[in-house]
Amino acid sequence: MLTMDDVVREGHPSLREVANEVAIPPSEEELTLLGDMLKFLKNSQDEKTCARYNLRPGVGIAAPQLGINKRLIAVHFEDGNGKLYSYGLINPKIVSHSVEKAYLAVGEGCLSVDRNVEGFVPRYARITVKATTLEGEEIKLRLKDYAAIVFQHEIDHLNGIMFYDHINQDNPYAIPENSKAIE
Ligand code: LHY
Ligand code: NI
Repeated sequence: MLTMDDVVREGHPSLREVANEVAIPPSEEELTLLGDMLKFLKNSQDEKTCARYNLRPGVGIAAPQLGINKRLIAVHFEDGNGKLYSYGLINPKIVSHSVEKAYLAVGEGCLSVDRNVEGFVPRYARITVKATTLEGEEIKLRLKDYAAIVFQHEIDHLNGIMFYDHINQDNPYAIPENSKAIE
């Protein structure tokens, strides 16, 4: 199983590279990795497993965070309405987005960043994502608010972008233009 020992941290070059597209159909090895990434998130949210293996609870993870330069992400979380988003995704792509932005009122963190970084991270409030699922289906997801933010954080990792790249340098708590706060 994957643990925090497998997660690379700031300074590792794979966090700053543009990851490669995965050929469809993916290999068995790629599918196993993606399944393991989803399992890692579930384990990290399970109180006992989390404590036993010293995991940091996470809602999303991208392959470059494991030092693997492939366009694979996993997400596992519920939105504010209790709707579950649990996916292993291959080659996820934002095909459209709102003009309106959104930011988490508490800011963002990252499994690859072992420090608190203060400030608001402007994201699109709504996005549409196309991807191939772990089950081999092509899907189109319409996401908003918290769900949209998590997906953007993970897809950024596929492009070598860290959450703090988006924070206003002069005033980290400047309210992004045309944005709403997500509590
Ligand atoms: N995981 C973060 C996590 O805590 C993702 C995240 C997304 C945090 C949005 C906060 C806001 O699960 C990762 O860093 N994955 O890349
Ligand atoms: Ni991250």
